[in-house]
Amino acid sequence: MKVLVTGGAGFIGSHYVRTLLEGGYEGYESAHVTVIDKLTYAGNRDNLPYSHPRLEFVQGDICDPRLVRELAPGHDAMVHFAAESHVDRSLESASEFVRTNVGGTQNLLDACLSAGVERVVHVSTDEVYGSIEKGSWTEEWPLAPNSPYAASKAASDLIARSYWRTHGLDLTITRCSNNYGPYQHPEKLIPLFVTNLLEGVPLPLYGDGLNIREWLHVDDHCRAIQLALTKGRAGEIYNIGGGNEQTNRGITDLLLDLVGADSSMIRRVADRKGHDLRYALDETKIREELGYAPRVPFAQGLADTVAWYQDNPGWWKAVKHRHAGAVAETAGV
Ligand code: NAD
Ligand code: TDX
Repeated sequence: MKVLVTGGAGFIGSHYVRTLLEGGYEGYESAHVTVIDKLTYAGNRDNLPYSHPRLEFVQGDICDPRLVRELAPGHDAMVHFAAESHVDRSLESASEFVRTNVGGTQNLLDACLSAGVERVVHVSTDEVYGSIEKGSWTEEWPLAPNSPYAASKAASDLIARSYWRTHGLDLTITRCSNNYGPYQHPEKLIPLFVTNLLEGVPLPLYGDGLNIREWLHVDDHCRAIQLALTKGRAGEIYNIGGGNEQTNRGITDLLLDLVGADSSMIRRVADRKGHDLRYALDETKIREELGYAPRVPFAQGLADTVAWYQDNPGWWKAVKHRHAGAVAETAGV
């Protein structure tokens, strides 16, 4: 078994690769992994067990047709994580989001088709549905993405579906809620706030802080992706939810508590443009069809995540200060 993992040096992709190489997925204990990753500001070699004998790392762009056509043959499956993933950056400039998320996905799918890669999982997101005030989205819900990031993910999600429908590619799509856990880039809410607190820097809370997200531990997301890979039906979409709904203010209070700081660290800053109010997934389908259930209790997962950042300042200081994002700077961080 040989698996091509795109974006495997990022937050979620690297968790998937580390777990797979550690023998965490039944039946894949001896699988070989090829990671293709461009190592953008979000990708980090240190996220991977670089010299593992069953890992091959290729630094490259998923939009490069020649490279991916050379790489795809010989792989049994592809799990496609690579993307520009940060909403705020897509508000500053959308072109890289369209190039990588839409063009890169199409390029990879063409290569999989011509190489005869037998199984593909396309990792999408709950943000493709837009924003929902009450209730939760099933997989049949119409797509109404609001940010350029979400729109580019919706486009790639539909491109992926079209390769199943038109060409018969054996492909499954997953749409997950907000992830948290170790190795997440400190541009995202939880690692940004934890690392700011560890450095004594204020927390830029957007707007009234009442936007709601459903938080799922990265280990639960990756286990669900593996279930989709091994048991998911072709052409089907599976929501991956079952996390914990929290307002941003609620998350902030939990983090303040875990780090031993108080609310004087909060700075209310201008709201994100077009800020989605609430995301909520109905994950009945993946529970009933694939036997998925999240395992990491939120309070424990969050405490472990905070402890990981406390224990690994070398990792996040290098990432945060090397790539001090324009976004964080404009937010006054
Ligand atoms: P991330 O930004 O941490 O990692 C993305 C990785 O893709 C990086 O290693 C980066 O170098 C690589 N990459 C970017 N452009 C590339 C290109 N052109 N060619 C090759 N590699 C490229 O993102 P993440 O949070 O790990 O998200 C992974 C996937 O999961 C994305 O598709 C994202 O849309 C999806 N997702 C994320 C979340 C979340 O909460 N983080 C939730 C649901 C779905
Ligand atoms: O400084 C901040 N202050 C703040 O209040 C940041 C970075 C975020 N926020 C708010 C905005 C959101 O309501 O926190 C919430 C979470 O923000 P992000 O961590 O940027 O995540 P989100 O925009 O919800 O998108 C995430 O979940 C879905 C991932 O980044 C996406 O890749 C995934 O598809």
